[in-house]
Amino acid sequence: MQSYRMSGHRAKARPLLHYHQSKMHTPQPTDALLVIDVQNDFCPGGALAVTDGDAIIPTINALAQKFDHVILTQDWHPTQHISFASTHANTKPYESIEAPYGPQTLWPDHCVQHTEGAAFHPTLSVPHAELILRKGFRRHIDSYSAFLENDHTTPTGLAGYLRERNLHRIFLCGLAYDFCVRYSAIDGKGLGFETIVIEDATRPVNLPRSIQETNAALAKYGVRRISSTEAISS
Ligand code: VGL
Ligand code: ZN
Repeated sequence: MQSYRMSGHRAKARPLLHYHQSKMHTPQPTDALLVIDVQNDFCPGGALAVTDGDAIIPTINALAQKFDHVILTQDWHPTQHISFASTHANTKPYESIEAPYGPQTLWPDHCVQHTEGAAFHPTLSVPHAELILRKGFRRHIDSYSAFLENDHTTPTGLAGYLRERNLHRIFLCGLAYDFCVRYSAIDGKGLGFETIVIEDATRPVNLPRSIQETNAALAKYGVRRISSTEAISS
């Protein structure tokens, strides 16, 4: 920890509380930024468009510049994936089915492997991203979380990757706040990583109650929510 005396000139320039808050979140060499699913299908014009999904991309690009380590995730489904309403008889998108591993929300076909919809949004610019982690590639299990598939058991390998790289703290941004960001954050925290969501660098799908449930779940599991200015101002 830097001593207060050493940094006195900065402490004078800003309110004390703000100074300490910003310092606390300043990216460290053992931090990673996880950029969740910034793909065409989750942006306006896409198959599962999130309102203003593309509006967070300039913020994410700027945030990424502050992190030594950035990981991108990519929702990456085969055709006839279990999460597609079109795979099942008599179902519509946003309904829920009972999968062998529990309830599964159904979606429009989206992020089909190697389609334009599954590609990263063209304005996402993170040239130094170290890993692109694909998830949801098994036909019979969905994966909202970047850590564990929706059976809450099958690992994606990300926890092992982070541990082996000595990355202890993760900051999350991307799409969507109430699904893939939510479950990635809670699993990351449960697997022992200090976990922080950069809220203004996310956008929600916004199904009934999904935002309130996400806020409550993040609070319950001890995942902090901060703003991008808190993450990079220092
Ligand atoms: C997502 C629904 C289905 C997400 C992925 O990235 O939040 N949501 N697949
Ligand atoms: Zn998906």
